[in-house]
Amino acid sequence: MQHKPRLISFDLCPFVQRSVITLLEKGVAFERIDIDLAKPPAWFLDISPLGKVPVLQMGDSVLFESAIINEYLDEIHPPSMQPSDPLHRAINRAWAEVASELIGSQYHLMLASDETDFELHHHSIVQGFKRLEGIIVGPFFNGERFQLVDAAFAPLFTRFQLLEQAHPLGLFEAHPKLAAWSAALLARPSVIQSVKPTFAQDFYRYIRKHGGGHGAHLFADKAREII
Ligand SMILES: N[C@@H](CCC(=O)N[C@@H](CS)C(=O)NCC(=O)O)C(=O)O
Repeated sequence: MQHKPRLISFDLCPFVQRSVITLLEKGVAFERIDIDLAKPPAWFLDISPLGKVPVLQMGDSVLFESAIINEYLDEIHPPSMQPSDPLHRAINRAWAEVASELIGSQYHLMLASDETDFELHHHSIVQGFKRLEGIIVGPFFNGERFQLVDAAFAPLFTRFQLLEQAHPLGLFEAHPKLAAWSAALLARPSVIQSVKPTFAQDFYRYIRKHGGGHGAHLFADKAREII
């Protein structure tokens, strides 16, 4: 008997969220196993070559790296969520890499130890947003259809929405196309359902616990008034 694929996850991980969005978009039934990344269980370290989530386990086969997991899911569950033209598809993949970089900058921004650190990461996010503003077709990255590249970026906006609520970052005012794209992604049922109902509280709590000072003060302390 074919078992449901198991997605090994950490509840706040943006890379896991990408794969959850894709599974939901494809209507694939799956089992989600959340692990504590601070104390990863031995069975996880045994199957995960990089020690990172997400990992998609299908019987004895193990797949890792969110972009690879998503492309595999896309291949076996048509219709495709990628452009049919190879160059366009490759460009989308390249932009999914930009999304990963931005997710990294966002992480460092929210946990920034001081103002200099904060400004550094804020600057790299603004640079990324400027470039994106010039290439988004709208309402989604490639136009009318929600595709894998949208799933790659959506977790960034789930988190920016919460960060902006706690402390305005001025990222969207100067980028109207990006703001509209973010709104379209955040309204997408798969994106809404890709995080737990307690995500906002859990996210702010994480910043409070792990923040290096400045980020924790800006986001988590102010968030106390919101949640
Ligand atoms: N490039 C990977 C990144 C995955 C990643 O960094 N996951 C983090 C959690 S959000 C992780 O597992 N970190 C554990 C570690 O680095 O030890 C992907 O796209 O799947």
